Amino acid sequence: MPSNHIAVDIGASSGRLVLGKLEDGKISLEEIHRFSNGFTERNGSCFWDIDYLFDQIITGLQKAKTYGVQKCSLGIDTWAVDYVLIDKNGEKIQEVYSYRDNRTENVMEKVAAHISPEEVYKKTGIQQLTFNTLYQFYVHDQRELEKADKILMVPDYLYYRLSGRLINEVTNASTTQLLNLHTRDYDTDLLKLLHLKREQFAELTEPGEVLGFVREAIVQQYDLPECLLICAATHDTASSVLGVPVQEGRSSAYISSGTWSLLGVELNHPINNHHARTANYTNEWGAFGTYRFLKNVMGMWLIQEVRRLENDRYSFAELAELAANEEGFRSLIPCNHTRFLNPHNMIEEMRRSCQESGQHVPATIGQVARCIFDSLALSYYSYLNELEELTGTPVDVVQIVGGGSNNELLCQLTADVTGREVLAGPTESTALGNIAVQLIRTRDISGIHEVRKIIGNSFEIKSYLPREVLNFSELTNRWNLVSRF
Ligand code: LRH
Repeated sequence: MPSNHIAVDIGASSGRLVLGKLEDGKISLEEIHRFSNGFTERNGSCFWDIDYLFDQIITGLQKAKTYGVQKCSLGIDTWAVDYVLIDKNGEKIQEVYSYRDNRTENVMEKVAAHISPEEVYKKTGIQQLTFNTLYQFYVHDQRELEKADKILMVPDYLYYRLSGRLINEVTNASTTQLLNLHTRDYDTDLLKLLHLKREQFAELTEPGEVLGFVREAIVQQYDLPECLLICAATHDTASSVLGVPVQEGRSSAYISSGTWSLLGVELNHPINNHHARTANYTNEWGAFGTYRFLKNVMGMWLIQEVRRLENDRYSFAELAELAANEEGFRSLIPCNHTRFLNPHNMIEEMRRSCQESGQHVPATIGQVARCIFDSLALSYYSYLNELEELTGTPVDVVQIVGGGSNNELLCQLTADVTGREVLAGPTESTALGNIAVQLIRTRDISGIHEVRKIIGNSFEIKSYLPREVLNFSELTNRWNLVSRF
């Protein structure tokens, strides 16, 4: 079995190939290739460039060979909900839509006319997000859907291109909002509503399954290392949660902080009751029979957009520094409002929102950034309280993992506002979770608990303790008002 383990981890704004090794009871990581990602707008629609992503995987593997990797195992994870239709010859039928495309605006209401949200939640346990695959399918050109011999999620498709094997990996498949919690397969009624057939999907496949080697023709053509493909927890959030270190004896919640902030807990059973539905918490399927009971919070997308609008002239660290020098909690936005999902201009949208709610309108970039981080911290506060109520378990410590765990201002604000200790890191939780599954499959590691212990011992975790927030009750009252807008 190989001792080199490569994670292909592709998020909405960047992707990377990371080489992981387990030596002397510790995991080390080395980034071998990084590339940017993003959707582009064409004729009013938003698409990913999936061929570019495939090419980046090939480039990364070629680099791995120059690093001396002759043999490796490989796992792939990407963001969720988006899909690729392929025909009988395995050719993709259409460009891959981005979930931020506005074609699904107001579609939830249309679907609700056929099947109630209560019923869908009872079946799937998945939160209502406008961009769930269910809604994307509902508006997708019916002729194209009919032509699809197989419907693959983005990482399934990338595995297919490398190996020729057709799978629907479960952690990603659950975000379609089409999997039934009880039958643990695609839900017949929902498929019927969408005029889809079960055969158009592939076999549901669990993380850890060995998918075979990268095809010889590809290895030869591009001079790649010998790669054994292992099915990762292909939803990046599922991998990221696998990469959260164990907290023995403490009751913790995680925030996987990247383009989105995914705030929740890992459970062994779903919670799909009335309260969880009305609070819009989801039960995404995890690796090894777990569920991620969580909520999507708008996350770093807000600041990514600000940075883009400023032509990338500030780094994220500089934006955080500008924010840190501003007065706190001056202006707040209801960051989870759909108006911030893909506005024409994020900065203007934020300013409009502050104006509408009668607050100071952030003028400088520092004030805009500060407004984002303050609002995120306050939204974490209210969602953590909600999470405690829904699970009946108090949360003592908040573990922030992913790229956002580098943001010292946001970590400290989160500790201050939530009144809980924040443990930040590792930043590469997603690559680690991806590699964790490879280690469990190929090495002598018993399971998630052991691998999470190893992760905790391998990387520095930073602690932030809460400081007193002046006029806290006035602040939370203001937040409650703003978050109603
Ligand atoms: C984070 C993420 C999240 C999904 C969204 C589409 O990258 O996968 O878990 O809800 O993107």
